[in-house]
Amino acid sequence: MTTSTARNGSARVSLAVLAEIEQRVLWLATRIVDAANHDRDAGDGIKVGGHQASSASLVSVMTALYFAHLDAPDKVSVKPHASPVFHAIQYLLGNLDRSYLPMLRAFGGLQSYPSRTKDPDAVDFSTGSVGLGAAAPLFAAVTRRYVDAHFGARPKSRFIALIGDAELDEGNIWEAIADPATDGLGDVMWIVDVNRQSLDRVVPGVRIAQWEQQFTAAGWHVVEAKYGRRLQEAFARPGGTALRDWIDAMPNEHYQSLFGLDAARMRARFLEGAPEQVRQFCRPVGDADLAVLVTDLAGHDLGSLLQAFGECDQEKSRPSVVFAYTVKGWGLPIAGNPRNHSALMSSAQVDQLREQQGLTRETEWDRLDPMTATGQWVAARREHLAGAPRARQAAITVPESTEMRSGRPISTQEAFGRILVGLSRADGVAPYLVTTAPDVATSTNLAGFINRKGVFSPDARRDWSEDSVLKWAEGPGGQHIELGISEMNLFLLLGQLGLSFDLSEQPLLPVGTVYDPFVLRGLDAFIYSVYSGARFVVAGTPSGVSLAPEGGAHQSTITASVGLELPNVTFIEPAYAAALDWLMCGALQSIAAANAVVPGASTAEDGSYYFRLTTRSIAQEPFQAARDRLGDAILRRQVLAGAYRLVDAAEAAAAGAPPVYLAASGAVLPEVLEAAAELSDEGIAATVVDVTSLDRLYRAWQRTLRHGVRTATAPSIPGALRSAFPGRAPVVTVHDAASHAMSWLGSALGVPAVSLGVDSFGQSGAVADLYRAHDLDTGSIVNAALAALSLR
Ligand SMILES: Cc1ncc(C[n+]2csc(CCOP(=O)(O)OP(=O)(O)O)c2C)c(N)n1
Ligand SMILES: [Mg+2]
Repeated sequence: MTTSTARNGSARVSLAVLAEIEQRVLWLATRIVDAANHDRDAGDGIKVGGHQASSASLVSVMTALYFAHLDAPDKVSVKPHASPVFHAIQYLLGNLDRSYLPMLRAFGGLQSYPSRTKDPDAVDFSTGSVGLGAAAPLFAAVTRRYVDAHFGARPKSRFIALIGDAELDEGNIWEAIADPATDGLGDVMWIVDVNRQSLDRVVPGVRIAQWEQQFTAAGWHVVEAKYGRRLQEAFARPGGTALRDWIDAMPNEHYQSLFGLDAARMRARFLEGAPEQVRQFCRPVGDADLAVLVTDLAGHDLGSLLQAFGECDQEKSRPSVVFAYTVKGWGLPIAGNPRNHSALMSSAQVDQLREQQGLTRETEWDRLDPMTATGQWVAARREHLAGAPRARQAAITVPESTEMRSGRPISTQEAFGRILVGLSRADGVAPYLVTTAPDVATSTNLAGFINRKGVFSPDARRDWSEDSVLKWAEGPGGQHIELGISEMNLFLLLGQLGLSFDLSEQPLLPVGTVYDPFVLRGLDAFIYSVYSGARFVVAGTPSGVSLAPEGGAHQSTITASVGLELPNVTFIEPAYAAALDWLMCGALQSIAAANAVVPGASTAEDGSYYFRLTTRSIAQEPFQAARDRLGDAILRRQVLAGAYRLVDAAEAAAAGAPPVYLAASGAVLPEVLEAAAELSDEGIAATVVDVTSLDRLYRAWQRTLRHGVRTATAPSIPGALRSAFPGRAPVVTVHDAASHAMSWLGSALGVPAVSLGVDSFGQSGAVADLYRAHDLDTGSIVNAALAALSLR
């Protein structure tokens, strides 16, 4: 049963008022896309585009949400192609300046898809890569549950996702709902825009029943908003059940083909193959009425929608999904056309719509008249949805290091685990740390942290294991969130933990681990999260062919390039434990500083951190020697800047030995040091540069280059490069990763360069076998140095 009114707190409004708002939202969303394509001329011949049909599909759902359902703390993810609807609503609510309306897809204007970081109005979740924005609110709710358990309850938010039906084809959706970490979240509601169309086609058959079962099996509460008021009434009449059965069983292709037909042809098409009972039922209904009746879907019935949302609110202990049946292009002449995904209405059609709305060219962008009941309702909603001022957040204090020392050879992965344990003892930082991993926590050395801090679970659980080495104590105080094997979920969760300072008003320091090759499995979610402005630490470990016996399927090669090239991510690959300690603490300090300020403000290095680590233990004495030589203050500064001289052959060079630089990152340093010693025996001055962050070096180089380009001045070599490579000498780069990642160093220094790295898939073997196979062994490095010298 639907009602004729809706509420705003204690106030009520008639559905007629909402329907008036709905029409204005439809108009503005349509015209925003039209203006982008017809009112501007960028002069480059590139089609601007936009999605009027996809937008129209969600106009009713979003009107119901924003003008009668949402409260200020609620967070909403809007499907990518409905961004015009979102901005139209923000404009009507007074949260977006009118000057932006003709600026969809313009530089500095409204983004084609909702963007947290680039749009002028407040977007809760970026969307664009289908499936990811859909799942993000679920992980935001996981984060909120964690925050409430650790820091006290926040004002209650509902986490809502508006999802295209074809988005359900994306596997990450099903990975997200299947993970036990997302169980039981009663404040989550997904609304699927069931317009039965994707980009290319009508979605084949009837998929909904299968999807509903999949949600039910995952413990979700499923609601259908399928039939509008007219159809519901028809079903209740004698013979109505047959009509219902007929429509329910009709494949999408058949149903969709009704749209765009005139009323008489629509009747004939609707009744094609129909049983006698249905024909009988329809006989007394005129063509025009039948056309309205059979396309009367609940996704455009405001009362039915509000009722469905209300049902979801009643469900406190599991997430809800509403299947809202809609029409792609609702209210527009392109409604239901299978080719309407990117179709643009003609100017004549837009003129006609404007007239239908009672608007003129002068009034077309106006807000609703504040003197009318409708305008007053909008004003009341604006007030209702305005957020309370943010509470000030406690400052997190991260030390410069955990003083981690190791007298014996140690790997960066093991050191990483010990540094986290060290941080878990530091009061200023420990409460904010939260770790997560997709079923690789123990094999990536998180066990020490987990033993100290426990595993998060909303309720205390009995521990059935008597393992004294790994305690797996689960309860609401736990600070590790364990995930099943889904790297997509890992990066989605890291992203939402990293946005907790904004969406849950509590800064956190999220640290995730993943086997380095599988960073690529989660890459789109990684990109999604950092594009959204999230800040977190991820350790890809173990990496490279140094993971020798594991073979080609587990050896990462291109991940260093990915880390180097991803915007908003600083890629770090240290070789020594003490350097990692400084770098980890530095990364967490910068995340804490950035998240403590008002969203939008940025610090010098704003973003996430990707540490590429290894299980190969290496002797720490060479680093200690550099420490003794340079002192902690200078060495730390250089390590953080991206490179330092591990072995300095300046004296030999001054004495006349031909100089060469051996630049390397990570696990290969022992071979590089040996090669330097051999070269020295041959009378060559080999300086070893440990590149701790290829990314920071590259950025420093690019900064000076770009400055030169923009100001038409000669660029200089940046300080970070100059202090590590003070003289001019050929360079050999050595990296357990694709050789390309470091090969730019020669250009940056203006010297001949030979780059050694892994440019084919690896295989099982011992480290020595693999290094030999990929020319990373000592002999090859020596030969590469001689080759580089010959290129002078
Ligand atoms: C990961 C990804 N793959 C492909 C696309 C291109 N694309 C954009 S919309 C779309 C179809 C979406 O259909 P649906 O979700 O049903 O949206 P609607 O019908 O509401 O437009 C596709 C394939 C994309 N944006 N992201
Ligand atoms: Mg669709």
